[in-house]
Amino acid sequence: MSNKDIIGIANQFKIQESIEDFHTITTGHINDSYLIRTNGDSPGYFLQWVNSYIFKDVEGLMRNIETVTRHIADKVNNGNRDGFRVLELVPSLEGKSYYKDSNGEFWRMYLNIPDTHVYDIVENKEIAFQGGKAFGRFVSDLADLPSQKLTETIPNFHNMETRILNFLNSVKKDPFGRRKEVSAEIDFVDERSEEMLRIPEWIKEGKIPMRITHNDTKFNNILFNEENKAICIVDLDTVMPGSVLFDFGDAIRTTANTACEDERDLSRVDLNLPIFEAYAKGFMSTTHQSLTNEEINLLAFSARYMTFIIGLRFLTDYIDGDPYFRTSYPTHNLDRARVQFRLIEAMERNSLAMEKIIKDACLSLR
Ligand code: GN1
Ligand code: MG
Repeated sequence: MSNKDIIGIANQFKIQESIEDFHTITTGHINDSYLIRTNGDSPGYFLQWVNSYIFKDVEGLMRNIETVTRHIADKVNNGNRDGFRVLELVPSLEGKSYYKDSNGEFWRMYLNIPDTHVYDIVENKEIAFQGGKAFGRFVSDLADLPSQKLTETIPNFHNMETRILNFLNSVKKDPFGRRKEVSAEIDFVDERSEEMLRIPEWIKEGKIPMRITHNDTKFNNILFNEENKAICIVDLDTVMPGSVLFDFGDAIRTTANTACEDERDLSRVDLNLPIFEAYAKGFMSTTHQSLTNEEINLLAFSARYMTFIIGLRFLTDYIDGDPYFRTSYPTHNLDRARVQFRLIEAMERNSLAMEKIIKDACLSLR
């Protein structure tokens, strides 16, 4: 896309000011994002190309986002939420929540939320607590929204059964001849697959309730303001029916890892237990009233579950020749998978301590 094209697309949305320039945001692995700057003192706009290779029903996805942001906005505006914000869509010139260009590609725009920052690595317990509280409140705010109102933007997104089947299929096909490089990782998956199937089994049997969850709770999907308060949850593409275990587990995968998701020096990857504790306390402070005993009992394990499922997805994508996650170099997905697996080993070593932290946090709240 040329610069002129991006500005042309941004002009398909109802913005008051004239556009000065834009810059590309490089963090996500799926969509393309641009910060659009305008003249005057407007905070600017956040323009995104939505990846319709991955999101097959972008119109349904955008309806979800409209429903969810409206629902949370009502609560934020009616309550005293000191500074908490919800993403605000900017309508297209046609009054839709997205713009479809002449190539059939989908675009959307949000108001930019200025003077905020995110954390890729979390070293401060207060920040972790704040983040846990914010993601917990997100689930609580959506608890009274009937889940039939949302479509599943990616079916079976966190279903381990399906992910394992896809993985085995890729290993069998081995379309890029990469299997021989990943035999240690294949063994790693094999040794743990069975225990990982407990969560999907319990979901199937109705022992774990479906709620509306975020489903992509990387810690850097929380915006912090200048006083380091968590003020907004972003990246709403996968908000759909799911388990609270998905949201808790995926957040721990990123919050309590001492290294980045794609760290190449595996000796830097470890579980930061005090950060795990702080996040868990924050998350439980805003969710404990609605959590069932089965959910609480599986919270600590959910961190392993989600780290495993995402590691498995990175590994599968590597074997398949990287069609899904954006990569910056040839073994990027393999490195990401290895980080996840190293983190799982650290979680396994700490599993009793993690269980105890959840139990104690629960006792202190009830
Ligand atoms: C993707 O949108 P982004 O890049 O934050 C992915 C998540 C993974 C994550 C790993 C729709 O998220 O499930 O956990 O990468 N999103 C989708 O970093 O597949
Ligand atoms: Mg995402």
